[in-house]
Amino acid sequence: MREHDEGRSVRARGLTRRRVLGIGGALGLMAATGLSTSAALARRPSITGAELRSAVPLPPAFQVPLPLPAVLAPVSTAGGTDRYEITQREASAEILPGVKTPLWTYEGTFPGPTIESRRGRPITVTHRNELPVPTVVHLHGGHTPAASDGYPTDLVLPEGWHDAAMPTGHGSEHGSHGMHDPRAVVSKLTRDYTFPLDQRATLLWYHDHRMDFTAPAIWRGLAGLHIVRDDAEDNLGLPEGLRELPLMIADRAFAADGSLDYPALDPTLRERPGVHESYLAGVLGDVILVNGAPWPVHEVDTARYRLRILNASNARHYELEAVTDDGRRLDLVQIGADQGLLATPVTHRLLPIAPAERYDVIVDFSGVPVGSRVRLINRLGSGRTRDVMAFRIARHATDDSRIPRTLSTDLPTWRRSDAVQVRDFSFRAGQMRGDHGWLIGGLPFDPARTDVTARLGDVEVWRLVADVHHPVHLHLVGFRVLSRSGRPPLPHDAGLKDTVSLRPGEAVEIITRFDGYRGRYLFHCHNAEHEDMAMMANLEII
Ligand SMILES: [Cu+2]
Repeated sequence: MREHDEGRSVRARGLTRRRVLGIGGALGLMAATGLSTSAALARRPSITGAELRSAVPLPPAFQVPLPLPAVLAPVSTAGGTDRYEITQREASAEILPGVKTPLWTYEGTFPGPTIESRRGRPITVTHRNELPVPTVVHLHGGHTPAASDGYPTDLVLPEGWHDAAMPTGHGSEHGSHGMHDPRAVVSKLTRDYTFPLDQRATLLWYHDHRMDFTAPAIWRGLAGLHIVRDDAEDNLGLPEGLRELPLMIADRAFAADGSLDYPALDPTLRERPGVHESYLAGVLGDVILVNGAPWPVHEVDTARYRLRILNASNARHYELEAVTDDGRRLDLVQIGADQGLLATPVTHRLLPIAPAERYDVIVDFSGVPVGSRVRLINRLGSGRTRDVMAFRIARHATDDSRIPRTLSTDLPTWRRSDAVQVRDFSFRAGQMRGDHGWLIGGLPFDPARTDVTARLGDVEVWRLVADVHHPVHLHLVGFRVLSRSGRPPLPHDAGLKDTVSLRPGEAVEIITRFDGYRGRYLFHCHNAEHEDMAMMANLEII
């Protein structure tokens, strides 16, 4: 709330967009003057990134119905494994009414089709790349063997992609990490990804994770949901069926020709990675999409609904609240985090959500008059980006759902004294061979360098320190938040996480156990632009 108040006061003083969104400018300032990050960022702005302005007329809010992504049918369920096929291809969709937008998609839609799985039942997804560039699929939050985890250099090459056309990273000319990776496993046209899904029931998402080009690929549409369910959760009596809504929130901007605008240095996304300088801190759009629709509206009963919220934005943070027409705030009763159910519900009025985080919340519309609306608002937005979506209370209905006081009893209870290692990592702006970059521990990402070697089964405490906002994501494992700048975790840090939002200047301690699989994994910032500008590191489980 403190940050929000600061953001509002800055806007109230009528400063320019560049100052309000300051960090892109701050980076330039740092480069020009040698100012330290902390000095340049002393104002702690609540937004990380710069906003693109759409060049087409935007529709009024709360007119377009909320789409629900189709659930993908398996091509086979034989032998105890569900098999799926997904073709990655170009498609076009009418996201804004009357405007055709070319997209890169999974199966022709944005979001891609939702996969629904049962805990412990393995699946194989055969991805076929018919896009003009290499791709990589990562199941975010998946407890996945390294070979299927979508390491950024494990490319799936499209037809006719020759080695000579292979991207060389930022290369010597633009200075950085490069692509040379002797361990990369490159496949042609298709690749089978196997997910054991031996993990807690939760909402995961799959998205592109190609080296240097993750941010623009997700922006163009390469993202979809994956829900893991289990019997224990099914038996809780939570709202279900039509009263369980997955909500993938993502901001975008539209160019005059209807395409998605993105400030890529190389709009073909073939060779030169990176974005224009003003967007180094992150790319924000001026249109808020939920499940691919702009500021949609959804008709609901006077009943409890389970909202499974994912922030799939590249860089935009949200602070969500649900507000009735007469200005009343509804409780957002959190029942789950990134990695599944909490032990017990946590009630919020405001819910901050950073890129890649998921929150599972119950909203009760039973006290809201039929015919009125509840708006989901982003307190960190301004103007049009303050609205997210709306619920129109359409009809009276009975409701036999409930929110049990005990949601789960299987959360890990790692203690500090269990840790065999305590490690420190800084997440900061810096130079990578003469160019702007985002660094972990002072280093730009290098696939050929092992940054952390952890032993399978070990418990470790990691201390993560940030300059600006960095949502930090660990592959393979969930973790718990131990502290924020020496103080107890925040209410929304409850449960098992796989992405934690480091706020400007903050030090966050997390604890985890590296279990399941050996091999090469990653941890990185999930501000997708930071990720593409080298804010990743290797995690080798031995
Ligand atoms: Cu970051």
